[in-house]
Amino acid sequence: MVLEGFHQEKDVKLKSSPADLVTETDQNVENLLISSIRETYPEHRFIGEESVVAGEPVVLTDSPTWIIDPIDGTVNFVHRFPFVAISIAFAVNKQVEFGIVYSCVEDKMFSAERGQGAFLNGVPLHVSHQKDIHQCVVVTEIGAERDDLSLSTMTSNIYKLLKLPIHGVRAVGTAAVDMCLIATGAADAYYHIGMHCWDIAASTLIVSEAGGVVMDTDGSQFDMMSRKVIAASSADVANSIAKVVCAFPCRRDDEVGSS
Ligand code: LIP
Repeated sequence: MVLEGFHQEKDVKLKSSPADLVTETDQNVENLLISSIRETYPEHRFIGEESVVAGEPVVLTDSPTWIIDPIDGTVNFVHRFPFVAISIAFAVNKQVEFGIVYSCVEDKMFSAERGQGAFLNGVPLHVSHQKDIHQCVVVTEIGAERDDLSLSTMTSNIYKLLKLPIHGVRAVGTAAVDMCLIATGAADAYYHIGMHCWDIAASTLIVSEAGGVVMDTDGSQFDMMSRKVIAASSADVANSIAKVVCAFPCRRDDEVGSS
């Protein structure tokens, strides 16, 4: 369904900003996933990107909950930039137990189950274990924000990291695939302010199960609803990034009325 839509002309609508897009395919994929899962598990709860946009609250309880981004990288999808992913995480007692990120155009299935390791198309994944920030390629995103404070904070963060110096900065356009690249060792760290829980719920487990470190951008414990994350090859690299980057104000995903 995603690949069919990828190659077709699209009816694009705007959400929170001129760069925050949605298509019928996003909504159709989310509806298909939720209805299919609900047939087997009618008592389970769901947090889906487009359901939240339609007004459903973001409430993560101890109940079994599926956290779904039907198309992560919707701007890429609209432009046929070949990195779009379906991200599905399953949480119990507010802890992600397994997650998958399917990079559709690449046909890459990233997966992890708590305590069982992380895999790409069934092959085990390991982070780079790089500890020296100066030897790192760092992945981040310029998200949908277009206000001066967010943009100046994001560009200042990139400038400060490059001046450390580091080897480079990359952006793929989908938080889920960005983080899976850390799990593969192809990049050494990812940080982002402004993404949502559904973008990264699955990939945070994939990074952890590949031996990586996940924390808040201020160095504190990761909080899936905070919209701030660092995922890295090692604690040394994660802390080096936390010392440099600043966050801009973001309403939590679970803040009442945040959708
Ligand atoms: C996207 C994220 C990406 C970010 C975009 C957008 P979506 O998610 O994966 O990292 O830069 O602003 O939030 O909206 O395509 O599911």
